[in-house]
Amino acid sequence: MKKKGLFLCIENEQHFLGLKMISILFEEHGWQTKLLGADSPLLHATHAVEQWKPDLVGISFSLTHHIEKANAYIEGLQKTKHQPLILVGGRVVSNYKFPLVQTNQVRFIAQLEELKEFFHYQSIRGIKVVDY
Ligand code: B12
Repeated sequence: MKKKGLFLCIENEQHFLGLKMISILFEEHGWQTKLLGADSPLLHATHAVEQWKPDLVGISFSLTHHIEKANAYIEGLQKTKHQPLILVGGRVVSNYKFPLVQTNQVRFIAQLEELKEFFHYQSIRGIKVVDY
């Protein structure tokens, strides 16, 4: 069965092109994807996680003043019963260092090279995407 990835931009975030590119990369690596798209409220995101049960949620944001909100998404998604791996990316993650906590369940992807590494690990370690 294909692994599932859910992709979204946080609320009030219209910078969507990078997220779309990333979701296509996942499809090219054999994943089933669902794109919630730009400006996705947290409640919508957590509901989609509980319903669709993705292995991974990809969050994107490009505006620096959305850092706090991104943190709230990470915390909210970590509290879902399903507990998917959370990948966080976008212009702010690529260009700045900032104090969000990376754990086994939460990874920040600043460069596409890191995503290649992720695909490599998950292909050799099978379905368990957490702990890559
Ligand atoms: C296109 C663009 C827009 C478009 C977005 C269209 C769309 N559908 O995406 C529109 C016109 C809507 C827009 C609006 C605004 N924008 Co604008 N926009 C840009 C611009 C020119 C390019 C962004 C882009 O698409 N880059 C290309 C993509 C491919 O790059 P990326 O998003 O970084 O994605 C890469 C990685 O980050 C990564 N990635 C992305 N997401 C994810 C997710 C995961 C899970 C992973 C693993 C990786 C990953 O993968 C991609 C490939 O490498 C940038 C300037 C710039 N040079 O970046 C400004 C920029 C981001 N915008 C900016 C601003 C200020 C705004 C507005 C506030 C302007 C205004 N006054 O209205 C609004 C805000 C709208 C909103 N609420 O979101 C500023 C932000 C400054 C800041 N301090 O944060 C920038 C930097 C311009 C500037 N220099 O001032 N914008």
